Amino acid sequence: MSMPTTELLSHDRKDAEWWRSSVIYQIYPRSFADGNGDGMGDLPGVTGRLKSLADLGVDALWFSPFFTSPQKDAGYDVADYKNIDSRFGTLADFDSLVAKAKTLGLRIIVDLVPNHSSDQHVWFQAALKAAPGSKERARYIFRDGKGANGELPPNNWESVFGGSTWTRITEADGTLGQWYLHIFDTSQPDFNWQNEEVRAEFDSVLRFWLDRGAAGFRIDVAHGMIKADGLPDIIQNSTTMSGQDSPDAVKTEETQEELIRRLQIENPFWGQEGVHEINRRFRSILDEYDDRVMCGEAWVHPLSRMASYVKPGEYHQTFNFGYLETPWNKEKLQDVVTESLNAFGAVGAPSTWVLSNHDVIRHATRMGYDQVPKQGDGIGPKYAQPDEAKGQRRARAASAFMLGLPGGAYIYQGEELGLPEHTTLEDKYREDPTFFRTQGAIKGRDGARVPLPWSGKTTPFGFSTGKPWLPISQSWEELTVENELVDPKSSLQMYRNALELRKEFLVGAGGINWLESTQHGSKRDELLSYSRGTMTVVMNLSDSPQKCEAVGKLVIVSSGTVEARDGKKVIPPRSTGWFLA
Ligand code: TEU
Repeated sequence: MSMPTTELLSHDRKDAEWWRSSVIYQIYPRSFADGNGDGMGDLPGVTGRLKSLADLGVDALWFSPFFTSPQKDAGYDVADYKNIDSRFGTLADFDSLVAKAKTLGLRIIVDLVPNHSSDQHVWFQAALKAAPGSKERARYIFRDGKGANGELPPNNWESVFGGSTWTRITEADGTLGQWYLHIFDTSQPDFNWQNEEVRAEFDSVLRFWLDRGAAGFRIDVAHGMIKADGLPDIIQNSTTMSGQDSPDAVKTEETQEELIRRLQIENPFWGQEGVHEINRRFRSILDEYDDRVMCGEAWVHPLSRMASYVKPGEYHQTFNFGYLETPWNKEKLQDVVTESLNAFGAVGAPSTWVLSNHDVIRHATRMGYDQVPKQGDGIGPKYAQPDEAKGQRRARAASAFMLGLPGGAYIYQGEELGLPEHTTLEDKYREDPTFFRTQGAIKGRDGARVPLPWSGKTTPFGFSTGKPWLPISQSWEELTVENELVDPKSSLQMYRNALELRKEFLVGAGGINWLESTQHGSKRDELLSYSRGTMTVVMNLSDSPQKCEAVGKLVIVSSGTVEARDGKKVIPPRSTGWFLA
C-alpha cells in the first residue's frame, strides 16, 4: 500500500531543537497593528495583539526590520542596527514585547540586514566625506569608474530593483568621484564583507539583540555578502534574487557541482563560496547562547546548494524558495517535497516550507493565475486580474498540505485569513523602490504589504484609528480576524485547527510516506497524499471531486465537505483533507 518512508533523523526534535518542527509567523511591522494611530503599525500594536498569535498556535514571530531607518526600502535600509525606529517604538517597547511574548510561549526573531546599510548610516556618511582609499571607504565597496574620466560604472551589474548597481558620488572637494556598489536601491550601499571591521561590527549587533532576548535572526540576502574577486562583469543580469529567471533552465548534462560552479561564475554577486565563512561566524555567536536560531534568506538554486547553507555549523534553517516557486502541479509538488527532504536531510537539517512573504505575490492570488507573474513584479489595475475564487481555494488546500509536512513552516501575516494581494493599488500609494527605479514598469511588492483587517465593518477594520499607510479594501469585510473567529469554515479556523493537530499528532511523527495510489502516473492523477504517523493528508489538485482510500476520521478539510462513497472518501475539488487514524 505505501511506498518506502522518506526516513529522516533530522526533524521533529523538541526543546532545544524546537526550530526543527516550528511554525514561525512573519510580522510585517508596518502592517500588523497600529498602536499610536499614525497609520503605520508598531511594536506596541503587536504587543497588544500577541494573544491572538498565541491562540493561532505559532511558536515564534519573525519581525521584518523595525530598526532606525529612512524607510527607503521599508526598513531594509538600516541606519542604526542597535535602535528601533521611532515609527515603530523604542527599545523599551521591544523589551516589553519580548517579555509579554515569553509569558505566552512565543519567541521573537529579529531581521538582520547585513548585506547593506542605509546611506544614512554613520559609516556611509563618513565614507562619503573621507578620501578614496581611506579606512572609511573600505567598509563599503567604492571603485573608480571606467572611461577616460571615470565616467562609466566599474562593471555591468544591474540592481535587483532595476538600473545600475553603481552610483557615482561627488567628492568632498566638489569634483565627481568614485562609484559605490548597491545591489538594491542607491540608498542601500553594500558593505565590504572582506573587511574585518565590518565582520566585528556585526558580531556586536548579533550579541546586542541576543542579549536583549531575541530568539535569533532571519538573515536578509544571506547569499549576497561576498562578491567575486575583481568584480567581473555579469554574464546575464536578472532581477530575480537567484540570478536565474528560470530555475528549470538547467543544462541536463551538468553535474550538480558543475551547475553550481557555473552559476557562481555567471552571477558574481550571488552564492559565492566565501559566504559560508560568514555563515559560520554568525553561527558561532548564536552558539554562545541557548536554543537560538538563524534562518537564511538565500535565493539559490538548486536545492542542494540551498541545503549547503544549513550544513552543521552554519544556518539552522533556510527558506525553501524552491517550494514557494512550485507551480500548481502534482508531479512538481511531489518532486520538490521529496527533493527538499532529501537535500536538507542529507546535511542533517530540517526542510522549511513557505508559500508567502512580503516580497512575493500572496499565494491566494498567485494561485489564481495559470501563468504566475514573475517574483517581485507585482500586479497593477491594468494587468490581467486573477481568478480569485480559484486562488482562494487552491491557497487553502496548499496551506493545509504544507502544514502537515515535516520540518519548519513559515506563515506570512494575513495568509491565515486567506488575504489576497491588493492587485489594483493606485500608483500614488506605492513605496517599493522597484516601482521608482523602473519608472513604474514594475509595480513592485506593496500589494502584499497591505495592513491586516482586525474587526468591524468598515475599513480600516481596527488596524488603526488613523489613515493606514496603504488602503485596505472594503471588500475585506468578510476577512477580518473578528469575523473569521466565529466562522467555523474560515481560513483562520483551518490554520488554528491545523496547528493544534500538528502539535498533538505530527511533531515527533517522523518522515512522510507517499501513498502509492497517488504516486506519479497513477490513474488518479490529481490526488497527492502522504501519511505521517497517525495522520493522512490528501490533496486534490483537480477541478472535480476525487475518490481516495484515506483511512481514519476527517479532522480538517480546507474547502467543501468530504463524503463517503463505496467505502471510499470523496475529496472535493482543489481541497486538502486530514484524516486521523
Ligand atoms: O529580499 C531579497 C529581495 O530583494 C527579493 O526578494 C526581491 O524582493 C525580489 O527579488 C524582487 O524581484 C530582501 C528583503 O526581503 C526585501 O524586502 C528587501 O527589499 C531586500 O532584501 C533588500 O534588503
